[in-house]
Amino acid sequence: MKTENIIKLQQQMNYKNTFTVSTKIIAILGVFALFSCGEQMAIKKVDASTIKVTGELKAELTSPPFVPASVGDRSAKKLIVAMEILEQEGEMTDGVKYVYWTFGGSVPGSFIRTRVGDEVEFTLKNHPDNKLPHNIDLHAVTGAGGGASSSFVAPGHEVTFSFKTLNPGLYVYHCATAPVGMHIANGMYGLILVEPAGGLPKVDKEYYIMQGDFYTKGKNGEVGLQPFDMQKAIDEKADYVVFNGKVGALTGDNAITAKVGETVRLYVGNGGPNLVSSFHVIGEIFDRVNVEGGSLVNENVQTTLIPAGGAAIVEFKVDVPGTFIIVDHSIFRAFNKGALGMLKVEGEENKTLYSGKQTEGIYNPEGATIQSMPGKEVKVVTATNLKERIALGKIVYGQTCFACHQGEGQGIAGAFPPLANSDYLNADVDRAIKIVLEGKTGEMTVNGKKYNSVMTAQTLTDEEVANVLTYVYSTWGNNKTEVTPMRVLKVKSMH
Ligand code: HEC
Ligand SMILES: [Cu+2]
Repeated sequence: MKTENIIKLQQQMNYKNTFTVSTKIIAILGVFALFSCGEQMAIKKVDASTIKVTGELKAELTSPPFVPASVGDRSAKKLIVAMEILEQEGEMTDGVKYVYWTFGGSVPGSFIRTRVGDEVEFTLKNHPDNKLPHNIDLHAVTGAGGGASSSFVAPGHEVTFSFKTLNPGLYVYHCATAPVGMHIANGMYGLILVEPAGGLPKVDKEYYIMQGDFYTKGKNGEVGLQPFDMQKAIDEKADYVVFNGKVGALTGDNAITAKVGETVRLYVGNGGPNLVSSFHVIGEIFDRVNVEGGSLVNENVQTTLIPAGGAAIVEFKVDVPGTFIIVDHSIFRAFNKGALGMLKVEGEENKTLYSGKQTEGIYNPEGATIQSMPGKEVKVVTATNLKERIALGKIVYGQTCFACHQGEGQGIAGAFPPLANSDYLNADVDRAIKIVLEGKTGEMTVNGKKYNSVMTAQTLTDEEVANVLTYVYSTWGNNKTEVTPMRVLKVKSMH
């Protein structure tokens, strides 16, 4: 925990000590509050609605994962937003095509950034090549339908309506044309931020992430152009659950980035149409969360719930380097349906905050303490011949690789490539060594099937790397290469 947070926590605890005294005062005040509460809520809105606008501004719109510049201390203005609806084919994952319906050409749609009191003049254009009418319901709008009834627009037409932003917060917008579920399921959602006067506090990095669930005729991974499946959508049986419209939108080269010491703010939304997101960043703790995108701030949060049609603002400081995996912690969605992104953090390690693996031994409850080797008599880790190397490698395999590549090296379709009979493995020994040493992300083709996932670096000694690869090469129809610790060392020294 960061020192600021510890101080905050202490302040909260002091606050609790004085709580009993102040409860009495609150109780007395409460009686008055009861009478004036409704009025106060009304006053708050009246306040925002009386904010005068000065001048006009064309809104900057951005595609995910980027957001427009902060409003800073600008005054409330007439803000001109022009958004174009495009129905266009895109790629859900390798070889899987999908026709997305989009606000501004991306899923989620363009990010809109406003401040309280702005008068937004919104023009919605439906491209002439589109096939369907659409509209927009912005949750930031106070008014019937959130703008939907005023914005219904046929292909080749445009409509304009305006609204004043009364409540600060992060809001979802979406198409609300019947069948509403289908328009949302095809990608018609995005976020609009209403900043308070003076803007949100400055941070170093800001990103835009939105989850959505998709329903295709073919099951997950089935190639070709996949039409929307209404029945699966009704049954809430998603084939894909993804961030930013497709599998891998935030992984590998598309990962979001930060440097050690920077503060990161994520504007996270959930378009649904059906599923609720348990938003989590593996290896990070959210210092602050604007719960549900509103004014309530929670601190020190591990996982925040983002309802369908809802949002949250999460903030944290990155203290250590590494690749932080962003997931919906309904975890099969992350590893099997696509809800997985990456935040890559560069900078100096801090071994006090996180040591990395310090020691590893064999845990033997029968024996006295941690030993250096399994079995009874064996004391030395070093293999003296091929047979020993294979035997030792098998143990390493059962401890680490097996969890992902499976017991017989068969892998899991779409997630973990096979090591059994792997053309990729057999083609290049040094490359395989490098993968085990450093991990691997990005696209690869193994036995004609594409994979684009994450293998984390394995913390193994050179000897263990040599042994486990020798074991893998010697089994399941592979080419029987013996990998020596010398060779591992050579690969290591090549960078
Ligand atoms: C946490 C899951 C995980 C673990 C544990 C893991 N791998 Fe992997 N491995 C992967 C993934 C995922 C890929 C594909 C990475 C990509 O798509 O870029 C991969 C790719 C590979 C490849 C290249 C592709 C192929 O199929 O030939 C080799 C070789 C490999 N792993 C070996 C190992 C060995 C040996 C171990 C144990 C020391 C191991 N892996 C542990 C997930 C894992
Ligand atoms: Cu629509």
